Amino acid sequence: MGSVTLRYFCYGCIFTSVTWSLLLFAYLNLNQDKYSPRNVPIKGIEPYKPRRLLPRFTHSPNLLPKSFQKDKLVEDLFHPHEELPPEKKIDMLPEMGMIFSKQDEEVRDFGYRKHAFNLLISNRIGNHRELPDTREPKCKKKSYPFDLPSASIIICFYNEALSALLRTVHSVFDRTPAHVLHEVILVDDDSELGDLKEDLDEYIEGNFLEKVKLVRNPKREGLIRGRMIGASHAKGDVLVFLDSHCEVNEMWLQPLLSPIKEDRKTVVCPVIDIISADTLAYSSSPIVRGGFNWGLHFKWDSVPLSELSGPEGAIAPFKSPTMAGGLFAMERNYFNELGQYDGGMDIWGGENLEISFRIWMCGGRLLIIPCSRVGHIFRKRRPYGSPGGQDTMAHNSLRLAHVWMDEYKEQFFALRPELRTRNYGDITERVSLRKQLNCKSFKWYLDNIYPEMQLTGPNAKAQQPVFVNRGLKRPNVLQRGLLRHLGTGKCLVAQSQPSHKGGLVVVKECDPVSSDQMWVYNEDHELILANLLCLDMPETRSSDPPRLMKCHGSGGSQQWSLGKNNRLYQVSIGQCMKVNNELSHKGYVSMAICDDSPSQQWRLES
Ligand code: UD2
Ligand code: MN
Repeated sequence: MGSVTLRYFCYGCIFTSVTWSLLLFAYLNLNQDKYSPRNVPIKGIEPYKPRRLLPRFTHSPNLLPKSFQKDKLVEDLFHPHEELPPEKKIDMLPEMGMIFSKQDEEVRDFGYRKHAFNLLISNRIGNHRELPDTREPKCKKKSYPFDLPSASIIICFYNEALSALLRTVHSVFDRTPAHVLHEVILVDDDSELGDLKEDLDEYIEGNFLEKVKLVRNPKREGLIRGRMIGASHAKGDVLVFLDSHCEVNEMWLQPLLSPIKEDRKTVVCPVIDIISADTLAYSSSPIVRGGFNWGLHFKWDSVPLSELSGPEGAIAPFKSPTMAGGLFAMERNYFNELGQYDGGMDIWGGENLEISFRIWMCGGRLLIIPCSRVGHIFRKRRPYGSPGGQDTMAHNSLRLAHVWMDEYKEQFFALRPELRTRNYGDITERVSLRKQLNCKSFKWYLDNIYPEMQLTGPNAKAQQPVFVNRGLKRPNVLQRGLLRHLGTGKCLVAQSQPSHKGGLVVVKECDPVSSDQMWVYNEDHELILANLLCLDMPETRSSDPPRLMKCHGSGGSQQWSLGKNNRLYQVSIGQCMKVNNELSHKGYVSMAICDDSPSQQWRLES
């Protein structure tokens, strides 16, 4: 009897001590955040307080199955690349978007929703990659002084994909000589995504030591005040601003620092190369300069030949009336003297024109440096809103029009009459800054810096360099013919008219003499029906079927791979087209994980 009591007593002891240990462990864990060194406040910025976070997709370069390289599916998918220029070959990344599992699909869909680019590919690329050197060959022969001012790189982010952010930072470390890189300052604009918190802290601590500083805004400020906060922490001679989804290219920084060393009032921009939002392929941008229209939208213009006629020709820095906004370098003290940014501007938009006008009108100059190349993911839409759904572009444009544009603000109001009476806050400080800096008139700016503006009508369209690309050259046709589905023997055609934009495609009886069934497959991997419309995948919704849309010439949703193995692979969603078995009598097609089944077999029959 006694031994039984003793046994129960012992069980009781063990139970109590285990319970207490667990409670103590939980308590310590709960408090860990409070004591963690990463939560020591940075210069007046409140420490980050954990709160409910959105689902996290931890950045994992290993997401790609180990067998990927050898995967038969992948090997067979692609057309031989022999006909493609070498620069494009480096960029053949589309196979990296292939969906292997439900989880891949989730990452892809979450990515398009939250970031408006292909997160699956971004995660799979990881922190480092080779880029095509897009500089003019002559740039490679240029040399720059060793003794250059040091740079503080400032990267502001809001809900950025961790893999894209880390690749931005790593590209800087991979391609910048240490002696000119003073520091990288990351400004978290109160992001909500889980992996931008502890995971990022840990990554920085473990990988970058003190060269990377992370500042957390306790509330969302927007990119304009965000950059000002970043700048206030900087110690380097020159501030270099980058978006949080960039990759800097070979020798990008020296050509930017060198003109600033010569003249501290010179502000410089690299050429912004294009990283595709669908495939993350890196490609060269044409040499263009910044302009704007009377709606106060930024646009790209061709460079007047007079700018390129010096002894250095196409590689010489040239003047630009405006900057795109995200990527530029400016001496730190000059940035402060010139009034930083307008702190009354919110979230996004307009600050790029404001700082451009201010630079030119107040005694500085703005150059684009063709030998400096930085890639940027251009997306088709902005994936985030502003608090309260405010149109911050309109608010910010109003402020800049009232401060800088004199009588020319009427041109803006002629296009946006509803904004005439809209409140734009207090601008007295900015107006007195303009006086104090003794800035010239907007008329002077137009006459001397952007005379072309007088000639362009009010309707000049805003655009991104992406769209400047096409039109230079039509892509070569690789193949032409009927697109036969091998499982059913039927052909892919328009459900209604091949000219119907947004119309679906189905399989029907083949008719070799009908031009309505004739597909062209070209070197840009577009599939064009009846010489009219392109086979297109609606963005983000893989559950929607493919349809016919106007060809846009920028790959992604209209980029298909017709492989040796007869699969029809859609690059932006990473899946293959099949005929729906259940509904095969109706001829419907849909997208599915690529496999070897006959329902996914197609052949373009010349
Ligand atoms: C372009 C510029 C961008 C900015 C904008 C006009 C380029 C390549 N990009 O738009 O830098 O000048 O025009 O305002 O020239 N962000 C925040 N907080 C916010 C919103 C955005 O930190 O509330 C960050 C964002 O994560 C990104 C950067 O600001 O790193 C620029 O935003 P974007 O990429 O959405 O702007 P983009 O490239 O469409
Ligand atoms: Mn951007």
